[in-house]
Amino acid sequence: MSDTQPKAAALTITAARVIVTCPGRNFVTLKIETGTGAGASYGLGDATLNGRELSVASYLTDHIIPTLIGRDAHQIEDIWQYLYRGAYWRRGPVTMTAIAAVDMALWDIKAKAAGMPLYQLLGGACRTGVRVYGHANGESIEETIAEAQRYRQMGYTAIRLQAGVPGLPTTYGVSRDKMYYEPADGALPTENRWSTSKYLPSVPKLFEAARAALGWDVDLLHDVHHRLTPIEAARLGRDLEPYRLFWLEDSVAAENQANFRLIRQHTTTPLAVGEVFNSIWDCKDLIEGQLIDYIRTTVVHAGGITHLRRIASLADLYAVKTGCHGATDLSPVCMAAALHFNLSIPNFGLQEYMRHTSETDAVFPHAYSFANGFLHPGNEPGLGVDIDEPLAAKYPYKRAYLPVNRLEDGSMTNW
Ligand code: EZ4
Ligand code: CO
Repeated sequence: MSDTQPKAAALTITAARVIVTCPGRNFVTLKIETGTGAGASYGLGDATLNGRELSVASYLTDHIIPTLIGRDAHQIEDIWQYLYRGAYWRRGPVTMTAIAAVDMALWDIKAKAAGMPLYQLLGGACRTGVRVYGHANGESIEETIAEAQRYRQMGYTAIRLQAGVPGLPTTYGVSRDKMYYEPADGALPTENRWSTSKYLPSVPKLFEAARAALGWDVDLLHDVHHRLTPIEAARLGRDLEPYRLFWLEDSVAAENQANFRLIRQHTTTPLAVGEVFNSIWDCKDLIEGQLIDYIRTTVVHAGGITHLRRIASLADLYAVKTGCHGATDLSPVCMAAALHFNLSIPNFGLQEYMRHTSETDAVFPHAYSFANGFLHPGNEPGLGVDIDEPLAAKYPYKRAYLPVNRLEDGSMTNW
């Protein structure tokens, strides 16, 4: 840049710190401060990685924050590249969650400086609201359907169904707390049991009963949570075709993206994957090969808004839509960021929405709201989420792990 060009006013980063709080579950939040006196501002970023919270807190505090002080908060892309390329060690959930937190906070700051809700800066709203799906679950098919009916009454037009598997004491997605499913349940990992042969026949029965009870004017989804082999997933997809699922999620683990080629060859059930992905490289082959229909990468675990926009743009070329992860372990800061992002991109698909507890909502006052099956981020400048720090301080960190999973013969398998 030549010296003769006028320089835009910088927003100098003066401080940054990590806030860890446990209002029912652990959340890690990055707060970045800019300017001084009357010109002071701040932004928030979610840095929560379920069961590994303190690793991200350390990555931020010990390695990232010292490099941020004095930088211009307006230079979001340059800071992203600095943290990604500059670290030499790239990718991975801890790194990418930390980068995401910085990125979210910087977008929050920029949008506050512009006096606009973030979606305006991202190009403006492409739709009137963000359609979401809720989670209906129960020990039995009947209980799950009764829950789904409750979600219908609340206005949801898309519902994920998870039911207990006969012969297994517990399974993923089924909980006592109906509105806030929380899988991180122990100070040491709980050991669960898994049997694919017990699970596989139970799912088509659930969806057959659900269609009979709920009709066809509602979108239904199911999460396999990485538990099948490709050929088992192919068979499940085929068995579910009569019930027209909106998507079948994480039917196999996807370190090997080619797994999905086999599933795709056998079924027209739409496929979703990606909540554990942390970069565009994890989904490049899936997208370019048109092996999936929905990409579930989300703001907090995939490098922030800056990186998620890149993933969504690639996906759009191949008619793949977004379906951002939105479980309770993603804080209201991430939920807000996802809503601004969802509102602004052309290829939005559907947003997961597990509600937070009232304790969490009180720690993170927010402008987003739910009505008639849709969320809207609201029109506050920035992300529209704050953190009540004195209240957050009343909930100290509590170690909590996600469960692990074993087959009935004791072998470790995917949870
Ligand atoms: O297991 O967020 O679709 N939602 C999910 C979640 C994940 C948790 C892991 O932290 O799969 O329930
Ligand atoms: Co999932």
